[in-house]
Amino acid sequence: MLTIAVSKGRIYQEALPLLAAADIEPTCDPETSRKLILPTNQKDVRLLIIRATDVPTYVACGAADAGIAGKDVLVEHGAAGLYEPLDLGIARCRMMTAGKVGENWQGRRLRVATKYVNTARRYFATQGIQAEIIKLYGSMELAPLVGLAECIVDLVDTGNTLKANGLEPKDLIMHVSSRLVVNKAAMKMKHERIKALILALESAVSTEVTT
Ligand code: PRT
Ligand code: MG
Repeated sequence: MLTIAVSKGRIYQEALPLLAAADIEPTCDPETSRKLILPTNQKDVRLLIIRATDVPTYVACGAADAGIAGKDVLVEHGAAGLYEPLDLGIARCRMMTAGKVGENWQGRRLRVATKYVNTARRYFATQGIQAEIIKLYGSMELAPLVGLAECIVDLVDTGNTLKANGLEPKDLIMHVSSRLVVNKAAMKMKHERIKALILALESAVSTEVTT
């Protein structure tokens, strides 16, 4: 059995055509079914539907052999015990600092609200900026509006969410896309199966890029 962990929503939607190209097609839709384990057209392949931030945990401990996770989640988690053999090029965005439009926070002691506490702490340390990191679980955009923090660290795609809240992106922390991750023991034990999966996805990704 090959078990692949993936989150619902944008990553699942964008991963579907790549998985299909690798001849893996779920037999039901996670958006309408309540199933957390999705069977596929292949008897020996199943998908686990979990929270995006939980993918590295499932794969690192071997509860899933492989998974699809955003680089944001992998960097924040640390991703020990995982191989990251392939950039799938999907669910692209940027991790950025953001704050109120026109506000300049240089030279101030900075409060930063984010769900990416490890990544944010590391980033501000490398910038030599003293920052107090405040852990939030969502709706980061609210923090500067109500005086919880001057700065947020969040993902930006179109920038519309920031703009709708009177905020603007400031500095780029990293480019983000989703990656195939593989459990290190599974890579050895199920080498043929996983190697075939990597090659099939790799060829689907390069086709996607050129078409
Ligand atoms: O829902 P849950 O709490 O389980 O997790 P989640 O909300 O992180 O899951 P999901 O499915 O929304 O996102 C999963 C992954 O998608 C992330 O880990 C990223 O790798 C990737 N991704 C790509 C994004 C975005 N683009 C993105 N734009 N994840 C979130 N956003 C959000 C962003 O946080 C902000 O709220 O979209 C908003 C900004 O979008 P724009 O277009 O307004 O700039
Ligand atoms: Mg979400």
